[in-house]
Amino acid sequence: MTITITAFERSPDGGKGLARDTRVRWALEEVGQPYEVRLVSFQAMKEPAHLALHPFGQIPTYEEGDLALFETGAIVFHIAERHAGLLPRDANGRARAVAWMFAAVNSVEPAILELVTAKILEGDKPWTKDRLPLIEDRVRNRLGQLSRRLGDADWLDGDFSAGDLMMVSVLLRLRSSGLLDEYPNLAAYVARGEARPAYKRAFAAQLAINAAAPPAG
Ligand code: GTB
Repeated sequence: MTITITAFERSPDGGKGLARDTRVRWALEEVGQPYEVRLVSFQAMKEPAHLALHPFGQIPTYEEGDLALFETGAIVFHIAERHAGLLPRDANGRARAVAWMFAAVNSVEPAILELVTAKILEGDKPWTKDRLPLIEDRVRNRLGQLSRRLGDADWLDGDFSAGDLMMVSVLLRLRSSGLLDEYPNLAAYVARGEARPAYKRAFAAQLAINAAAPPAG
């Protein structure tokens, strides 16, 4: 059955791979599933046809036969459950990998998004100068905890899993802040994720679309 995902017609990041379709592309590449991409404009995302797929009018979505999904955590979990390669075979290992997926989106990503929001959307607001150091410290707190847990391991719990895929995807958003470099083992962890052939294919596929088009306003 054909898998179709949606992605920005023009990603505001101009092809840095930070939009969330990249993590879905990466998961599909890891398990060797071909997919098609439907590009959507910001306007089309808010229209009924797309809202029927995604109640919040966002990308990415995932369609496969009768199934339509939104939320990258759910999409990556679905891919990992249906195809070998992203979840351990033993039940406890699977449960722990899923816990890391939730940790990525629920315990690590919120602080990072707060930082991104403060810098990009609220950068010109009078309160941002005072808030920014507090937000950065909250990010550092999470990174420190994650760094201690990772230690000198390659991946969070044994072999590479969907948990690592989600965590690396979330941490990538921090690159431009410089905060990741304060934790060399996390910077190396992210670099290991980016070095995976499946990630490289996913990155190249989104770049092919976004490098050609100037970023949307
Ligand atoms: N929780 C949802 C998920 O994980 O699927 C969040 C989905 C989401 O935030 N989608 C964003 C979107 O559609 C794109 S990825 N935004 C349009 C809108 O809400 O109208 C977030 C994103 C956007 C841009 C960059 N960038 O330019 O660097 C990075 C990440």
